[in-house]
Amino acid sequence: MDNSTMSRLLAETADLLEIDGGDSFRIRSYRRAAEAVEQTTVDLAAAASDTARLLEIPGIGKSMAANLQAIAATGTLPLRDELLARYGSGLLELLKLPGMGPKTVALLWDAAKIASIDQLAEAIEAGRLAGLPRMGAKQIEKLRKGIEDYRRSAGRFRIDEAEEAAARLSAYLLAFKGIEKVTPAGSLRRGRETAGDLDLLVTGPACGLENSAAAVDYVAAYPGIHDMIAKGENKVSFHLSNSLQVDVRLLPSDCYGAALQYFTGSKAHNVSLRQRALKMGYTLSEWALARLDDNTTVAAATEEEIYSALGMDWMPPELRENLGEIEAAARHELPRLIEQADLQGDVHMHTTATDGHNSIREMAEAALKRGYQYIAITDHSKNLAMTNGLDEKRALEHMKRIREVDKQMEGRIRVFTGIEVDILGDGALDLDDEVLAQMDVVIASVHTRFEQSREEMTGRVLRAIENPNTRILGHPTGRLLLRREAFSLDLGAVLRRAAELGVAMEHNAAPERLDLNDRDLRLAKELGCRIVVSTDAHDTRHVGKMEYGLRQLRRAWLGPDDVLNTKGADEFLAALRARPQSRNGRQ
Ligand code: DGT
Ligand code: CA
Ligand code: CA
Ligand code: ZN
Repeated sequence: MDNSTMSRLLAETADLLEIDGGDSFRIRSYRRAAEAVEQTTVDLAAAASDTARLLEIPGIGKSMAANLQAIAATGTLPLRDELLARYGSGLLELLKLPGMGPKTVALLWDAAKIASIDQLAEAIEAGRLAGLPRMGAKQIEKLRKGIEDYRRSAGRFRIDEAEEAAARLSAYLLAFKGIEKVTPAGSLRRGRETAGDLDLLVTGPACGLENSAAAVDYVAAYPGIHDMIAKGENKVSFHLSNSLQVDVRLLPSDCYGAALQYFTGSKAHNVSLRQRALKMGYTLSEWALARLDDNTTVAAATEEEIYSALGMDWMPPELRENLGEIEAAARHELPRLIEQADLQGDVHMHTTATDGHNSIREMAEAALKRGYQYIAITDHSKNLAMTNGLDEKRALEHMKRIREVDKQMEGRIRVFTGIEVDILGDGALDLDDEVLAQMDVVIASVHTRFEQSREEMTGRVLRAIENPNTRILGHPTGRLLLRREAFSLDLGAVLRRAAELGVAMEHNAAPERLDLNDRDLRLAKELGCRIVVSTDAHDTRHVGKMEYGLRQLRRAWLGPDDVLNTKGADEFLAALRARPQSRNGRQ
């Protein structure tokens, strides 16, 4: 048990006491102890038996020392358990809603016996909150929205966070003698934009069916474990302290392919694949593809063998969503998906001129290291005052500096001038046309007034892309994954008009954005829209985030020809500026 978990238990107890109407002095002492535990450098689980040592920590008195000892010994705190038994464990989740503190929870309990998110949602639905003290229509609407947001994102994790957790755990596992390979499966391997939990396959000589006990114990001893869910013969499931669930499975290498195929999913892909196997006289499980009649193994060691025995080509995990990939693999007509090596440039980058952390030169060097032929520097415009956005005068000066760096790079990499110009509330662009017209790459983006109606927002974005200087629509839906919904927009109308105008749609590779999403990307391609993928890098370290965007493009079945910045520098600029031949626009 780590200090931050101990701290959380104490803080939760303080909240529960407050809801319970407990003594304010006592509540404060739990809060102070929670802070002290969070701050101290003493490893409390290790030091728990040394009472004198605990008492040296500022904020820890005798009774708190006893509490810490109870937590270290049992993993829980009796008072917290007692309070949760009284009110139900749903209370802790209720406290996670935005704007929800112990006082509001106490009010909801006293007035309507509400002790969980579900009960709160029900009460709002039934109109039972109206008339309660401090519950105006506005406050109730806020709660309703908060529940909606919470439910949508609850239990899911950003892909970069899940990947980081997987990397740390993998490094730990690979240090065990007899563990040779750790492979993330599930949604992470399929490149989904968020992960519900982590599925890790572990194989090597220590992972056989008969001899895996030592390796299982080693997995279960991972220091990052918050609580154990299940520990079996070849499976360990637990939560990390950020509440991400991890399912680790240990497997002998002769059935590794079957397990990898099964646990990569998706479920829908697996169901379809199993039906195909049955029709061919086989059964498919996490252990093997086997004959139905005598159960002999047909294929198990690699995915390639399994797909091949089913008359199919192996397919990249990003395609495995049962959206036609099984049929395409059986016809040997899988698409060639875009790869990092296809990309020639990153065309959305910020610098210290606005809210970036590095200079033009540093961004250029970072991109050069990644093997690009070109970049575009696209800082913010003046409407975004908090980013120190550029006005016309500064934008022109910035262009000069970009051109200087372009010269300094002596052709090793091209540095294009550009701007991420703000789309104002009415759809006008934030900088004068004559300034925009001098830029190589003009990205227009919405950063404000997200609350506009669908009609307003659609009209606003359409007006912005009608401006002949607009060449790319930046992060077209404005969503922040698990934090902010996409704004309301008739995306189909925007994509159709953008296709006519030759305005490209950005796929923003930042793992907190990833819009357009995979489905919308497919639609963009169908409608003949141009697409660029860019990192929106605010730091040289962000240049590598292209990887996240590429996975979404691959999930949308896009190949190199579908993406504009797979072209060489001059070709890219020419294509970006060119307007399609037939303009059947509505003016
Ligand atoms: P997630 O965790 O919500 O991001 O999504 P997944 O796809 O990682 O789902 P998860 O962790 O429940 O299961 C991992 C894989 O295991 C899933 O993609 C396919 C396989 N799987 C799980 N349950 C079933 C099942 O009932 N039937 C079949 N055929 N496959 C399953
Ligand atoms: Ca999963
Ligand atoms: Ca799982
Ligand atoms: Zn932006």
